[in-house]
Amino acid sequence: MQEGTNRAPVQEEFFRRIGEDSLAPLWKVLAGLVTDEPKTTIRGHRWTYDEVRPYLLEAAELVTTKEAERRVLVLENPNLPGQSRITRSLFGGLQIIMPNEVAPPHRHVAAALRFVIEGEGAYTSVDGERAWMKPGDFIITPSWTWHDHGNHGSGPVVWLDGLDMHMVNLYETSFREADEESELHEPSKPDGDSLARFGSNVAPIEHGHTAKTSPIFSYPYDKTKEALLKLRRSDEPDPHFGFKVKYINPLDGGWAMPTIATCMQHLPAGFKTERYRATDSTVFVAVEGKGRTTVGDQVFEWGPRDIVVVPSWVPYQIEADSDAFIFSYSDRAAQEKLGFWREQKLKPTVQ
Ligand code: 1HN
Repeated sequence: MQEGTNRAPVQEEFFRRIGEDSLAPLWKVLAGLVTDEPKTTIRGHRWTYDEVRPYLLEAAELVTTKEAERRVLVLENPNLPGQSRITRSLFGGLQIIMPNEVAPPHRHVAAALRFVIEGEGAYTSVDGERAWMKPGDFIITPSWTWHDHGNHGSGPVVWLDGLDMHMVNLYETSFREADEESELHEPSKPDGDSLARFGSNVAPIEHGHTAKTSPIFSYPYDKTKEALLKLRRSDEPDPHFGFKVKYINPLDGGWAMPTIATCMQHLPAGFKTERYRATDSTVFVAVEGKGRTTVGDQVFEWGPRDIVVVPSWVPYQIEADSDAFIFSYSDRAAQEKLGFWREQKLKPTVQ
């Protein structure tokens, strides 16, 4: 057909006709399908622990762990309400368990991380081994492992749950199983078993661990913090990261989880990172210290236990007013495996 003639009515009629046969013109949607650079659908956001904690305690009054299965308040990205996403690909939520409560055993293909926010005396059990939780600990529930939680302490215990079920669901590969028989699984291994076997730069010669997730499922905060403070003693801080370590699988040196990347970083008081962006939308949790994170044109002040989410490819900077320790998680581990991940270390802006 000739350009310049009014083809619109004929085209519309064509689209309608082929639509009835489950066909569509690519040229109408191509620009949105393959963008020149990442166009994030999420928004940078901060949740202060002070605003969330009263709701968690209220939830503990309103619903039992038996009714809820897991008493979690979902951290919903404000651009994606109702979708249980903190980023496009990841779940984030805060789980509270009160003294003497248990959360019953189940397993699923989706993997979870726990980052302990408040309280002591609770455990999470992973395939028969209990990890006792302390604030700042990073704990993994690998894909398809049985897990339950309990609180033997005297106060509430709260942790951040990070899960990859949106990746699992993208591929439509979700399975789940609950143990209807028992309220909890008795431990079948001694406390500290996985750390003893794999956490000292040694591994049993025939360990038989073939899973894609680290065989260490609890990374205690005191060890991670000690490593960062040792780095600080002998190294200059990296301009874009300060002092930053990744949690690794000791068997292959890769990320501790196959889908979710986890890191801890230390920014000394007064340090401000240079502008940086990467394709992995990232969730940050302050453990200690106070400061602010600039995300594009948003500025989020944060203190201990506050959570900030930074979207894909939006430049950000983190500034610490006092010595800060910041945990983070993202889908970088999956993106790297697929060859998607990119970063850009931006030059300082001229004042
Ligand atoms: C889950 O199984 C846990 O086991 C926590 O503690 C949060 C969020 C969505 C789906 C399953 C848990 C979850 C979850």
